[in-house]
Amino acid sequence: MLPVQHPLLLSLKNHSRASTLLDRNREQKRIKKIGCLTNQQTFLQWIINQKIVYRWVFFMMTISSPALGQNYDEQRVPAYELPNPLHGENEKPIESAEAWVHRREQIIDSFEREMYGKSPTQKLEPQYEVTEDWTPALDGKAERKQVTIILSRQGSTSKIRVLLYRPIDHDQTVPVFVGLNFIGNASIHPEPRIRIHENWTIGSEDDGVIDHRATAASRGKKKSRWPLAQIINRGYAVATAHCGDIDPDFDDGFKNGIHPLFVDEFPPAKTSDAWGTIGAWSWGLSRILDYLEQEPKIDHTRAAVIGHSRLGKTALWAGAQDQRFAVVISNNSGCGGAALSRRKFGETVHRINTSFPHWFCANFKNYNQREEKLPVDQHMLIALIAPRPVYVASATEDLWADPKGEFLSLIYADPVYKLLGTHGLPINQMPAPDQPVHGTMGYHLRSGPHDITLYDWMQYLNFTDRHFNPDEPR
Ligand code: GTR
Repeated sequence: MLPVQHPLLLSLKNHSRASTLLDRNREQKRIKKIGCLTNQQTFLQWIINQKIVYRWVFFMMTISSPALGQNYDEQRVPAYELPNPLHGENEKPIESAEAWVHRREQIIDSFEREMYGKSPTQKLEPQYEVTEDWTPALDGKAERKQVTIILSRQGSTSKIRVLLYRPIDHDQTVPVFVGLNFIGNASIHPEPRIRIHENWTIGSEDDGVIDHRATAASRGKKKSRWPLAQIINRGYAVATAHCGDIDPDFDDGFKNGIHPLFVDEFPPAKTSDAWGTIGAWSWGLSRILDYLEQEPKIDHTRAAVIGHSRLGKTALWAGAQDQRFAVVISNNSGCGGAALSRRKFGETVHRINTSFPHWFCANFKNYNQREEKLPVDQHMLIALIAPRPVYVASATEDLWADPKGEFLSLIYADPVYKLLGTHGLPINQMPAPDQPVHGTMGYHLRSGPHDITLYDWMQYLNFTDRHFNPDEPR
């Protein structure tokens, strides 16, 4: 076990109250929007139409009620001991890069078996259907391409529709950010030629999503999360797809999305260590990278996998498994992502398995309120990415995601980064808000709520420049 360092780090305690109030204010706004009962409706119809049950469940999930057992108080974080990534049970300590290779496999096995579930071993022969070839976009500054990855097996077919942008004036291949989006490709920019998906999606009416289908009103609704102009201006491409193309984000016993293609390997509900939705999304990111390997205008050797929140958890697990991702970026990924589970701060294992029973494999539920029994913790997920550059970002008001627990994962993965000959993380204290720190590992704590913003992207661009273009003056 790894001795846990003592509270050396900046206390986030003072943010707790602010965040609680913020959650409550948001909830009040939501309640205002619910509207009034009309005479034509029965009370039951009204309840169903107004999605009161949904809103109430969401409210209960996110508020910081002590009755739900969510802790936002640093003083109430239990004492805990972390498993040591460099010392397996009953084994010799790992002291060389060669010995790490075996230990790394053990850690991957533990994450697969106990948490994210195993991904399929079968290789597919994808077909790539180009629905729009490189076309001038973004006022002539970029070119855009849309391609569908068609995957078939066992009589089932799944389609991952990838949207690509790259700078138009680059003769050479360019590095790329690869990440999934929440409600469809059309949401990342209002350009009218981006195809709207017809498949199931999360998202509210405010997002232009009606009955779980994205409508024309969804165009550009999430554009603040994808600052394409700035990314393109810095010489990078973007490749994105809707996470729901790979697996719709609801619990259906793993029957829809990509799952039917592998029903022989993972019969629904029979395998306690079969991939959950986060595992499926991560696998999908690797299929996008397969496509990029044969796309002549993109440099697949300089691919940074990125994701926000649940998709940040996904980016980390994809980057941990698939070493072709040269850089891995987690934005506000929290529980099941960068945050240490044993701290039980904000969202806990029990909470996440209850709210989202489909995200992880069935075995993960064995650790509800028993985090200390996990053979791994999230610092080991970060360690699996070593020696490749990894970036973790938190936000001051996002206590649900436990910023301190996210930072500590980097601290406790650092010995692996150092063993593998990198400089790891250049600090051992949590930096003040808006003071990014960039080494082989990067971290920042942005002021503000749970989100991915232009500020976050600017730090990621600086970080990837440092690793992808080390010779350029800065
Ligand atoms: C929350 C969930 C978090 C995070 C977030 C998101 O409801 O509790 O783990 O993933 O959703 O994806 O926005």
